[in-house]
Amino acid sequence: MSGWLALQATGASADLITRWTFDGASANDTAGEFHSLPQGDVKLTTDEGRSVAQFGGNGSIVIEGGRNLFSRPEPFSLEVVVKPTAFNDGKIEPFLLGKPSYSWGLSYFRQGQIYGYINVGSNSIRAIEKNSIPLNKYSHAILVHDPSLDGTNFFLYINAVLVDSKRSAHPLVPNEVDVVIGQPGFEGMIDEARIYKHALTAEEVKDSMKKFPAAASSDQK
Ligand SMILES: [Ca+2]
Repeated sequence: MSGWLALQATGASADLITRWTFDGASANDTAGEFHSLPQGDVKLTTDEGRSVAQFGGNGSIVIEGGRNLFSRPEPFSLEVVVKPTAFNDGKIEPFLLGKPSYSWGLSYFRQGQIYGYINVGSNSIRAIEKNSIPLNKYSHAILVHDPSLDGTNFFLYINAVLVDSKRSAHPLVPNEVDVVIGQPGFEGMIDEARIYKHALTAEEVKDSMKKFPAAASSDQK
C-alpha cells in the first residue's frame, strides 16, 4: 500500500526525462543522459539569485544525445523558466527548447510572442499578443502534446494559465537533429529547462509552477 502511494506521489516527476538547472559548473543535465555544449555567447551566470544560462543573441546550448527524442507519436511536455532581455524582431525565430526547425519545440518570437510547434510552422499553438512573455521578468512556459487524445491534444501554458490549444494536424516526425536550448537569436536567461515523456495535466502544470516558481528569489532544488 505504501509503495503504491509513493508511486502515486511521484506523479509526473517519474516521467521527467531530464532537467537542466544550470546550478553547477557545467551546462549538463541532472540525469547525466545528455552532453550539453554551450556554443557562441552562452554563459552560466547568476541573476536575481538564480543560477541560469545567459544568451547574448548569438549562441545556444546544443544537447548531444537527444536526436532520437520524440521522433514518433508519443506524449511529451517541454518546460522552461525564461527571462528575455530583448526582442529578436527581424532575426530568426529562436527556439527556447526543442528541435529546430519545427520538429517540435517552444519558441520565442517577435515582440514577446510564444509559439509551440510540431512538425511544421503552421501546426502551432501560440500566445501572439505583445509581451506574452515580457522582457526583463521571469516567466514559466510549458508545451504539452498528448497524442492519446482524439480531439484537442496540444496545449500551451504560460505561468500555468492555458493560453492556447488545438488538435495537432501532424504527428511527430523523425528528425535526427540535436535538441537545443536557446537557438541563436535568443537574448536573455533560461533556467529549469525540462523534458518529460508524459503529457502534463493542468494540475501537474500548476504543481510544477509551485515547485519551480518563475519568480523565485533563489533556485529551487
Ligand atoms: Ca538554476
